[in-house]
Amino acid sequence: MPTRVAIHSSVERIFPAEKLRSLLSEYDAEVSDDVAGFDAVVSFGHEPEFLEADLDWIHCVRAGYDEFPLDALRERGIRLTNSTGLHGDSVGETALGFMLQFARRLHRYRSDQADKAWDPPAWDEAFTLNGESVCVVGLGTLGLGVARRADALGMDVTGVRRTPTPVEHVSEVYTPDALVEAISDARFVALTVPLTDETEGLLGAAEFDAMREDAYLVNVARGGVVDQSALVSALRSGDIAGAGLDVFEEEPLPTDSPLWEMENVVVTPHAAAATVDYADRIAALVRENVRRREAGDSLTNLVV
Ligand code: NDP
Ligand code: 7N6
Repeated sequence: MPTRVAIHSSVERIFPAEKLRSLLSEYDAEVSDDVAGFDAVVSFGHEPEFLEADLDWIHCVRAGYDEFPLDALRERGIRLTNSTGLHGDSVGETALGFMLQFARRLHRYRSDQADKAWDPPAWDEAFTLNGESVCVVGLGTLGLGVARRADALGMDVTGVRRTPTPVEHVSEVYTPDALVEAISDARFVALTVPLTDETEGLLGAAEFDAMREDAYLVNVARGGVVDQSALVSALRSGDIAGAGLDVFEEEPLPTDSPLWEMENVVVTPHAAAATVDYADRIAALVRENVRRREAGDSLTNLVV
């Protein structure tokens, strides 16, 4: 039986639904928020009606699937696949972009430009990434994307993950119980873990206190991995030097958040993974899984 694929309009958060429809035209895929009568849906997030339809497969166009009700999906025999594997280059480059901005002070000059202000750095303000250190918390697709680039720029790269086996480009791999030890010597701490019960609030007051005062946080994972009010306090008190943030507890970041106005903070609108070929990469992943579904093989990127 051919697979009837619906494309939920929520994918418009990343790319035109019509673009994906035309890339999947060999399956007569349709853009439809009514998933009745379809076998599969490609979606940005979860919708309650997915649980009531006859779907046997949901493809999430994001790597993060923390909003999906995994137990309910399991109970109903609906498979969920995600899009991990696609974001190493895009998010890796964004994370290094944050780090380069802070080292070379580009964020400050861009702000000065709005006032036509010519304000060179203090003699001891700018530094190079070469010779500095980064601790990458989470060493999957995103983490490796960061680690590879940081290593190429001459940084000492350490990392954290639950599986304590060696990782290319990473000089030392710590387990989560040694998180404080792992982050305490690093000039940069980059968060690249999924949001789970274990990682919610992973960085809070105690961790910011343990970090160097000249350290920068880069969060390209999920806002909930950081205790955001503890972060604001740490930035205000000088417990850490600054932060590059792509993700927040609440998105869009509310206009009254103090993070918007901090000179040592760069805010990006959950855009670290944005890239012009996103829909093409999703289409390739969906195509591969349609092939597997029809062959009765197990799906790639299977979550449940
Ligand atoms: P992967 O599954 O490839 O990697 C996740 C990594 O985190 C693995 O190395 C895993 O290793 C590690 N990990 C899991 N739990 C813990 C823990 N408790 N402590 C330490 N390490 C842990 O995922 P991706 O790299 O593709 O994506 C990671 C997350 O980043 C996504 O879930 C999503 O939330 C976010 N993301 C954000 C994007 C953006 O636009 N800003 C884009 C893409 C992803 P181990 O199992 O050994 O612990
Ligand atoms: C889309 C970003 C993910 O989890 O948060 C990201 O993959 C989605 C540009």
